[in-house]
Amino acid sequence: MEEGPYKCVRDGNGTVNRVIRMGTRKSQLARIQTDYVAEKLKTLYPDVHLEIVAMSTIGDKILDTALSKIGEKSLFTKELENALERNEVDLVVHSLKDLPTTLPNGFTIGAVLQRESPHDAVVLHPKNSGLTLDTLPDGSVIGTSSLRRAAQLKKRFPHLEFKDIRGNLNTRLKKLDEKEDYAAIILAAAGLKRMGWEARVSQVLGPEDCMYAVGQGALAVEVRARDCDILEMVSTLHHSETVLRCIAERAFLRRLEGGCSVPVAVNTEVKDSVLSLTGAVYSLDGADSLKEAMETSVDPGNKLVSAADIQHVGVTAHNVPQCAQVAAEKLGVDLADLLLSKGAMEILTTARKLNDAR
Ligand code: DPM
Repeated sequence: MEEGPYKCVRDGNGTVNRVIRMGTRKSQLARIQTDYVAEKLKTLYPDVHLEIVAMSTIGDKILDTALSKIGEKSLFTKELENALERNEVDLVVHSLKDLPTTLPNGFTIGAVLQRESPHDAVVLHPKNSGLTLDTLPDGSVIGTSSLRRAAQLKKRFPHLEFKDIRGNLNTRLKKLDEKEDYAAIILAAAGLKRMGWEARVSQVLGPEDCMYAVGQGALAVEVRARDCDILEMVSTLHHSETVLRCIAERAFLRRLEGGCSVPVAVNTEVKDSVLSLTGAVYSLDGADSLKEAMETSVDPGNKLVSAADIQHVGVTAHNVPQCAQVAAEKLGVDLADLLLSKGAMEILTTARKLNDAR
């Protein structure tokens, strides 16, 4: 076994056990997510020694500015990628929705784990217990700094007002409960569940109220693209259906040249080997929007020729049928092209300009 950049531990039986260093952000959610992946790896590879390395990122340090305004593309990922590049860690666990659709050269997503609920949820100020977005009084202030959530909800619930709220999940819950600034906040159901705060969810928003962000609810493991051993090891964590849905979603967002600073939302489903994707773009107030849906077969018998590139929007998944990945990626691109032909770029460009001017 080559020594490479790894620390190796001989166990006395002639086998070499690696120390795998897992990079994570320091927030409680990031730690929980990393521990979750560590548990899975431990079960699959009992001989592997796992070490967790926690770091702060730009997204963690700048707590007073809306994400969409910081203007740094890989807010939560850059420092972690630097550590991967310098061989200080061997893999990094992320929320897939925080990973750009184009990764820097040399990196790939080696695992996309089974998705939790991808939906957004309403968390009410305790004094509003029993109410819903519909029944909250006129002028109630809802905290979210997601342009995507605000755009959809402004249109759907015109009696509500929307204000930015930043900070990690703990900070946000505190800002909600201990002050009178917000009547409710909107957060991803998946994050709340992982934190053990399901009891605070008063309402889960279905696609008719608020479609979710690309990759929301799925965990991703980022690795060095050339690190075949680690790639092979983490690939056993892939969940095929989640991989295909997220490839379609990411291809859609990439084609629209969207990042975390544009109001783009999706909804996907796999049923009887058919992958369906609904995608939409919104103006900041939600008044202008374009929404379309398309589907494709992801049956492994499908004869679509595999592209030479084995990465699909950053994801490497040798154990998921290539033809299905190709079909999923094409679905995302085709749906984006359909929206672009109807004027999606104008809506997004205007939204971006207005947001920058805020
Ligand atoms: C991205 C957005 C947000 C996060 C934008 C969006 C929410 C920002 C905000 C790209 N990343 O969703 O439209 O509300 O101000 C984030 C969360 C999770 C991953 C928290 C959340 C947990 C859920 C998951 C922040 N990133 O969305 O409530 O793993 O998908």
